[in-house]
Amino acid sequence: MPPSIRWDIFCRVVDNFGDAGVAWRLARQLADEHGIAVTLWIDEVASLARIAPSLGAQRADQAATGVRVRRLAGDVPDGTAPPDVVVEAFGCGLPDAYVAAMAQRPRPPVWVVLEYLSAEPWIDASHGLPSPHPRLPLTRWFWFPGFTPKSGGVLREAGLLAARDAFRLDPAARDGVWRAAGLLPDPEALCVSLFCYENPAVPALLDAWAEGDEPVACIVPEGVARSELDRWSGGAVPHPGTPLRRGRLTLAVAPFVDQRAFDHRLWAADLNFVRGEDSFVRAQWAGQPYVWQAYPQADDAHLAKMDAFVTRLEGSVPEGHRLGLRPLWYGWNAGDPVATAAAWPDFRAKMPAIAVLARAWARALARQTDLAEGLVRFCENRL
Ligand code: TRH
Repeated sequence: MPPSIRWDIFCRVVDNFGDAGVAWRLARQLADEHGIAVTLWIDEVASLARIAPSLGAQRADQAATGVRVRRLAGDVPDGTAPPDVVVEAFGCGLPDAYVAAMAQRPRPPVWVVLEYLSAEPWIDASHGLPSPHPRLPLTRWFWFPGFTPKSGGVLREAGLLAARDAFRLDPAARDGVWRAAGLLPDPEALCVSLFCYENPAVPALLDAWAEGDEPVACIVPEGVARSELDRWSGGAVPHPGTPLRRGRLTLAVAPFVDQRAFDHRLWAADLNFVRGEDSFVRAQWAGQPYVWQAYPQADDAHLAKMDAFVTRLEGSVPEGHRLGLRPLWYGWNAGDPVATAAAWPDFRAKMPAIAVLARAWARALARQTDLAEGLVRFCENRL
């Protein structure tokens, strides 16, 4: 895109880190790969700073890795000129005065609502549709991230898979990840990255590992599944640098790191438990076996989202070669300790085949246009 083109991305953090994580990743890719002048307007700068430590949590206006980051507090400052493209992340809503200024531009900005990622089939028919503003000469376009060519795709920056493969060929890099988390590399250990929501099935899974027949080394980000870890450890939740050992399990609590270092944890692990949206996609790019905990929703809507993805993932191999991922994924997403513990041995036994499936899935997904590229093309055609 011509260097004069400006994009604003708006993000309001609902909770956790995914809203900020996706918006930040998109902003950086647009700047790095498409030469776009991007401003990210975000309400909770502190949430973003947890995963982008180069940012000052208290600063209202700053720049990092080619992106301007401004605190969104109520309306944008008077006189803020709307850009050529506005991305409203996750339908977060734009300030009224800003929308009015958009309508007054001779050529109103392209306004895109970035939706949450879903594997559900219906999104293909909804992706890219317009919705005229009820009062103003503006149109909102709906962008549905997904796993099919008819969807809005998923974020994948240039060189990601090559960087992953180079990392995997470097044993020192992998060992460095475990040492940084306070764990001594053990070539015999099953290495697990555990990033999940509060989940009643956590203690049962940790018990299965502690009582299993192989060493297991597990990294848990600080504060994740805190109450379950507290219960499981009898109040002795490990702190960063002091792993807890029980039976065959060594569990280390590690500080949050930036998104690239988080990728390295996923690349260094044999098995990744991930959650929400962005770490879920990053585990797919890591190409190792993974278990996804969908963001819990009322009326169990998250189970439908999880099932839609498992259906696509399992469906990517011929009928007779399916691996039966559902028991562990269902038990985990249902927070069912008994089902999770019962499903673990079979999942563990199938991990070599699940690794082959994960790599094939990543290769196939990488053949699709990435979200940023597709979005840039879409907007270029409407500028
Ligand atoms: O934190 P999340 O649960 O965010 C969720 C989801 O995005 C969900 O879809 C949304 O509805 C909800 O927020 C409001 O999970 P997610 O999506 O994996 O985002 C975590 C981000 O944090 C991701 O970008 C990875 C990043 N991260 C780091 O950069 N470093 C770390 O150490 C850790 C643990 C995470």
